[in-house]
Amino acid sequence: MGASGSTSVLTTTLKHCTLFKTDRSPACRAVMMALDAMNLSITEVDVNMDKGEHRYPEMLVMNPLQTLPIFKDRELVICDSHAINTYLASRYNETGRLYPKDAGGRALIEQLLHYDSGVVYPKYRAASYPVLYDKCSSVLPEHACEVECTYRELENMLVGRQYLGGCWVTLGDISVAATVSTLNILVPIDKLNYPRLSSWLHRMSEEIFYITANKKGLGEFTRRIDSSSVCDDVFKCPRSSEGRRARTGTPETEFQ
Ligand SMILES: N[C@@H](CCC(=O)N[C@@H](CS)C(=O)NCC(=O)O)C(=O)O
Repeated sequence: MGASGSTSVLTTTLKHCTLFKTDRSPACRAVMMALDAMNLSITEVDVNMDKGEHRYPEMLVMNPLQTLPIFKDRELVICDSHAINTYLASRYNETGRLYPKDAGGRALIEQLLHYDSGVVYPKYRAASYPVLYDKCSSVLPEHACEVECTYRELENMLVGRQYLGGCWVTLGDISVAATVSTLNILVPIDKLNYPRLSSWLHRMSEEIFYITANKKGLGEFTRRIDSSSVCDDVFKCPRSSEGRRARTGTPETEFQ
């Protein structure tokens, strides 16, 4: 069992919630990992970004920024993975383990979420978009250098701690792991230079939620980067988080 306690057997189905996502996106995978870590099942709709489906009018009404993920809970629409995850944890997760209930504890996790959103993610975007969209064959040296700076910061942040938030996995680790595991494909993390970061990512990669929600998308991202062409792994949607996890025999409760 991983540190997050993600093997708990009870899955809560939220029939009124939908996630629009694409597996190759780290931001989408951060939400999928949080869902799995909290044993929440919602409707998941795959959106093919390579076909521009995220720019369809019905999507723009929900998110004028033309990005994924998009999350809907009845009339509420949230379009940022960090905000989606803190909402899900506050609204539907009782434990307070991934996202503490006290103000100080929350602030420390939010600090990590802002770090991912404001520092790490923009470097992912700068490094990957020329390869994804401009037919650049590799990451430009200046972008690789910026990524290495982030690896160094994370290495320093992990001094004396197993996880970025302390002793166990939190939403902060989940968001950063989604982004850094993707960066690791573009600019491999050197174990000798970054031993703590490399061990942390290895620990994260052993979590059940990482296996069920991050691995497949990382593979898609890698193939997309390698071929620099449209990945034709055709999506069938909608489907449920539960179906994606493909776990059988887990009793479900419905959240009103
Ligand atoms: N801060 C946002 C970032 C969302 C974002 O930039 N998503 C990317 C995919 S990883 C996207 O939709 N990019 C638009 C595109 O590639 O055209 C979040 O965390 O949800």
